[in-house]
Parts: sequence; structure tokens; C-alpha cells
Amino acid sequence: MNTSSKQRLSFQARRSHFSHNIAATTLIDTIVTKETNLCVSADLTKSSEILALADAVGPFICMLKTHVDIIEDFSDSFVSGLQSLAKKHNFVIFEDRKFADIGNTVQLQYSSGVHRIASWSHFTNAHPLPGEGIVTGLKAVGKPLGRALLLLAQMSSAGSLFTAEYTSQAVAMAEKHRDFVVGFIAQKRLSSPHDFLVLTPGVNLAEAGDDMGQQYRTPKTVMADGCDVIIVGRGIYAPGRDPAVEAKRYRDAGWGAYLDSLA
Ligand code: 5BU
Repeated sequence: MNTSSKQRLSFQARRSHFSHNIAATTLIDTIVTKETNLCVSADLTKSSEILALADAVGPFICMLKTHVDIIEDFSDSFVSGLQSLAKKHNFVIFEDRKFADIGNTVQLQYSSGVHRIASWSHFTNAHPLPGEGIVTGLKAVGKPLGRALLLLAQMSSAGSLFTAEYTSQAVAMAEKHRDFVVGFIAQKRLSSPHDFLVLTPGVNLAEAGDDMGQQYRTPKTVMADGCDVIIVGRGIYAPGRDPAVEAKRYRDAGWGAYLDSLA
């Protein structure tokens, strides 16, 4: 679907493009039912803090994104707590693992170890950098479980080494594996005859960036660039903020910008 933002199709109209992947259709159904394209990035280091955040923002999100390798007290009970909240509030889980190794290694990292990511995370992501083997390795584990993969095609950080050529190679890799790769982490809709979801980090209503290279844009800007899901972390849980209030504010901004960008 090689669309500019002005030709954006609704999520409902695009659902059939993803009927081969249950994680993607579940995400789309959640977006449509709850009228939210907000993913909250829960970059906190204690299980209890993440679960409390997920419970507070749950009504306003379609997806919760984790970095489980930063959790000090990771356990199976954290995973079951997160799964219960995902059920209670109807959201999907995205472990932002950013795999970046050979197929054999990522297969083990995805299925095994302390985190056993494939057993609980509907979505995960990978760098295309090592070549196609990274996708085939992850797919062997994730596809039988109904999981989905996002390829990193662009990043929000200043000075990133992603070139236009690299981004188009990422799209080509995704096109070869549409049964498992359902979208990208990117900053805008990418040109392809096929439909892919675009999830976009680096979104904040108040700040322009941080002191370590993060660069922010507003929900309005990213939706005008054809992105589908806004990923927001510190904009929602930074000290002094009420996460439920902020999540509603970002949900309203993201969904309003989506409606404005519809054809
Ligand atoms: P923030 O607090 O909204 O800046 O958090 C952004 C999150 O998105 C954080 O978990 C990052 O690891 C993640 N991220 C990003 O910021 N930029 C990128 O290009 C990619 C991921 Br890929």
C-alpha cells in the first residue's frame, strides 16, 4: 500500500491485509474497538511499577511495550500479571527486544533464557542488519505461536546510521516474509506495494528531545507522515505526571490525528 498520508485507509479497511497473522489482526481489532492507536512504553525497572503503570494506562492503549532486560525482579509472576492486565484492559504486548544476531542465536534468545519472550509477547522486533537469517530464525519460533515481527527500518535518535538504502532493504526483507513480518518501527510510512503497520517511537507533546540523542515529534506530525501507532514513554510516566491523565491526552491526540489523516 504505497499511500501518502492523505490517502490513508482506515484500520477497518486494512484488516483483511493482515488476516494471515493473528497478532496483527488482534492489534487492529483492539485499535478499532478502543479507538486508540497509543502504545505506552513502560521503561521502568521494577515489576510492580510496570504492572501499576499498565493498570493505570490500560483503558487508553492498544499496546504495552516492554524492555524486560531492564527489570530487576523479572519473574513468571510478572509475566502472568502482565497477561492478566492485557486481558482485563484489552491490549497486546510488545517486547522491544531489538534482536540483532545470527538466526540460530536469536532463535534461542527469543524462545529460551530467563525471559522466554516468545511465550508471552505478541510482538517483538529485530534489526535487519545481520541479513535474512534473523527473520527465518525468529519466524521458526514465533510463527507457530501466532506471534508477529516488526523490522527496525528507521530510528528516532540523532545521528542514526540508517540510510535510505538500508531502509529500503528492510522493506524488501519484510516483503519476503509477510507471513511473520507485519510492519516496521519507522518514522513514516514506507513505500511498498504491500500493507505494513508502522509503529513510531520518539513521540512527545512537551519536549523536543532528551540529552542523549532522542528526538521527539508530536502525534499530529507522525500521523501526517502516515504512521499507525504512536509509542510514548516518558511523556506519560515522567515524575510528576499522572499516567492515566497523560495516556488519555496522548490517546486523544493520536486518535484525533489519525481521524484527520483519513482519506
Ligand atoms: P521515550 O521515553 O518516549 O523517549 O521512550 C521511547 C521508547 O521507544 C524507548 O523504549 C526506546 O527504547 C524506544 N525507541 C526509541 O525511542 N526510538 C527508536 O528509534 C526505537 C525505539 Br527503534
